[in-house]
Amino acid sequence: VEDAPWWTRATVYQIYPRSFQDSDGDGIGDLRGILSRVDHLAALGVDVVWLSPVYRSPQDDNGYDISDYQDVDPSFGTLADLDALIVALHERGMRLVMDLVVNHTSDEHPWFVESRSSAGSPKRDWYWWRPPREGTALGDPGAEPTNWHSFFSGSTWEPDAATGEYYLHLFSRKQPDLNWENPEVRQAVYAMMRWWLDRGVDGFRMDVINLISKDTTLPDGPVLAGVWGDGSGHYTDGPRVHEYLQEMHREVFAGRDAALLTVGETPGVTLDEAVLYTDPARREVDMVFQFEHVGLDHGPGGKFDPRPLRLTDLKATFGRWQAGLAEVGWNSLYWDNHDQPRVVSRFGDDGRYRRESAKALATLLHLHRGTPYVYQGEELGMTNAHFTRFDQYRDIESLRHVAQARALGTATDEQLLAGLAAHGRDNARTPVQWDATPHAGFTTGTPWLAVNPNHVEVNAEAERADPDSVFHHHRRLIALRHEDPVVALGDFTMLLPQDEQVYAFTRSLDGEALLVVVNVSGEARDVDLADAWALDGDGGWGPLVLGSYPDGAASPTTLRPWEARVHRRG
Ligand code: ISL
Repeated sequence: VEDAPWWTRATVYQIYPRSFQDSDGDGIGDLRGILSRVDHLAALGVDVVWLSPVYRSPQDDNGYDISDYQDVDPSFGTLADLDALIVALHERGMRLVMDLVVNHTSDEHPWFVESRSSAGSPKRDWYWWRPPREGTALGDPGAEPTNWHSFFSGSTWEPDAATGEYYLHLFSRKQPDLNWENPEVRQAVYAMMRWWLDRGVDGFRMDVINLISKDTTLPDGPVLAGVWGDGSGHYTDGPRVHEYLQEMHREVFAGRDAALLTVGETPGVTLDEAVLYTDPARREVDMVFQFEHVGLDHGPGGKFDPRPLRLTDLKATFGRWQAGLAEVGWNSLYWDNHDQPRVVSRFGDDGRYRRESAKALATLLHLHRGTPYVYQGEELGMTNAHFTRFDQYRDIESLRHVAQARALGTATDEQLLAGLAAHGRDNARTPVQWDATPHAGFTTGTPWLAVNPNHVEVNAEAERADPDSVFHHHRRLIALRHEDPVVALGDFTMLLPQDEQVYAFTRSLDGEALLVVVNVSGEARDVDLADAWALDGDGGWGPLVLGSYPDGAASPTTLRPWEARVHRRG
């Protein structure tokens, strides 16, 4: 237990700087705004802050398109502001993890500007340049080197008239993919990472890090609806990705890894691959973000084709990941981030039982084995945006999806609006609701994305004042992980896997055990755990460690709507 890494007891808080706190009235959050709110983070008790990109960027994808890795974008502040934030967090015992976006740069990064300047440029090979398919001319339909569909709609290939070739971009055309096959690229990235660690940051969240190694023969993928194909099989967990991560570890982290945190964002990762990425003996990353549980409510048409979650599917997924990383490797645990809808709207009830369901879902997540991540506003029970018009959206993925669907006639406007309202990324990007004043205390100017009108009720000021709030429940969950080794390290056993309403499991370590029972519904329920967990003398499940209702466990084995409880074996 003593040997376990510090991050087994830690909780990470994600800041999406654009939407966290504005300090200068331009309607865009910034570093000085974050500085003014560090005491909120300290009060919550989180151990680590993961800061989404603040680097210099044309903001085509809100900073995930970087034109200078070693400077701060003026809209967010200065390097001096970032230094001050590092100090402020460290003073309060928190660490700062930066976002590392190195699958691609901005097309305005000097590396790409040079690469595109001529076919003979010394940096030509730093990106993926390919001629049109044989027998076609640049820009012809079907001339793209592969049929791959971009994450942000359309082709992954952009024609460049000046040099007569295409470049690869898995995301937007302003996010050209770096060619990791080239050792100069890798060394440039490692040097930049060392520069940040020397500056005092405590690790990296690595954007789409399992997409950096492509099949260099660039085969077509199976055809999707329409003209494009799914190329993911040729760039997800690609042939050299583990070699690259091990090299990165040697070049960047070796000798300083104990104090740091590394987490790979790995869309489409399989459990077998996750074991390889996170096996400490392999020295790649500490943990990865897997995506299975956030795909369970995607229909056959993808993320903008929503369908309801089945609780048994969620249990099957989490149960498999808990078991699969029990002996080797480590899970990260998350509901929300800047790409996902708000969990209380998605899997909870953001109306009548907003508070109860937010607490229930938080309890469910935080009591699993792994490192929990809280996304800004999740600790306040913030909800989806509930936008009803296209002109309210700003997210490039959403806007390009709409444009493509309209061009191809694959969805009605009504279907599109429903898809965006369910799964659009702007749901999680509305400004953090600090108080009940007109722009929720986020800005004195005009917010870049509309503030949710429910900020008059749902806001940090109200949450902090109320001991029964979603905020204080998160605070207790975070503290419990600090204090109780069973939460951090205990074995996980799923109970009632076939139950569509109740999510229950045990955690056990060295003869100690916790029972977690969560009613994932708005109807009361008796729960019979038969021989899985013996009843105590009062017919209950033992002493209550943490409950989501203010009066504790009102009835021994009946859960009220969205009630969550953690009991200790008596
Ligand atoms: O939200 C998604 C699209 O449906 C995800 O697939 C997302 O694009 C994927 O998880 C990668 O996300 C990361 O890289 C993107 C950036 O837009 C996201 O914000 C980032 O989290 C490109 O850098």
